[in-house]
Amino acid sequence: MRRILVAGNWKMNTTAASGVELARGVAAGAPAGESGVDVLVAPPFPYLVPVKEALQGSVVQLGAQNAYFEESGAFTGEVSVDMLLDVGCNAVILGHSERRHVLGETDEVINRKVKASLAKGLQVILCVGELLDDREAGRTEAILDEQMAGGLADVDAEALKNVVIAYEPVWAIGTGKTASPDQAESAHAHLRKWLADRYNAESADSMQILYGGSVKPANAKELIGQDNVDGALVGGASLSAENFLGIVTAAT
Ligand code: G2H
Repeated sequence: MRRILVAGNWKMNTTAASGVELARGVAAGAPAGESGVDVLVAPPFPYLVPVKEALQGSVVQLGAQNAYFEESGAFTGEVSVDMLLDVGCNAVILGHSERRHVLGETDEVINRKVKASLAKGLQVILCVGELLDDREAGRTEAILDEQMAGGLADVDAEALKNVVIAYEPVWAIGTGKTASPDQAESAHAHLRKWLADRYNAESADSMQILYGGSVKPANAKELIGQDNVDGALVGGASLSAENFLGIVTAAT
């Protein structure tokens, strides 16, 4: 049985004070580990430390929204994997569509970040997903294959154990348009098959594949109830403890 993960991607939102308050709210309502549901929040870099403090004593894990592949040095504005581990991060979100399409990250750059994170033992939440044009042109699966192959190049089955995949159709992100449970299930089943072909059945079976894109309390149960959907990567709705915990409850 795969565990469920509900991860909140706060993106470039909150202040130090509101982030701490949000983290406290999430920590207070998160279920115990035996529930089979893990909970993670990924605040902006400057708030990782106060949010970590606010999560002290709770089961809620801390994630970052990005990492750089070099260890240290003259890389103005970048944050290394060691720095994230140093402040208590358990995971990092890589390859998010906003990094791909707004910041211009390529599969090659994402892959270097994936490898640098895995080499240090930081769990990777690798995001993949197609644009609306791709879907309408029938290219969804080809795009997913390309992003999986690119992002996971040179990642072996052992290292893959520390990877979670997030399927986020770009047309459903922050738009209020959610993929239907069938659309999500079909993409997730395809991703699992890709993993079985590229790795092996065990890697495919044990992989957690999250759905992301306008997940809210009202649609979470049906989405996460799909056979191949193992949780959610939540943006907008993770900015309210009530909504985020509503999704966690729906997943439990
Ligand atoms: C997709 C998701 C979180 P939202 O980006 O990664 O955001 O839930 O706002 O669509």
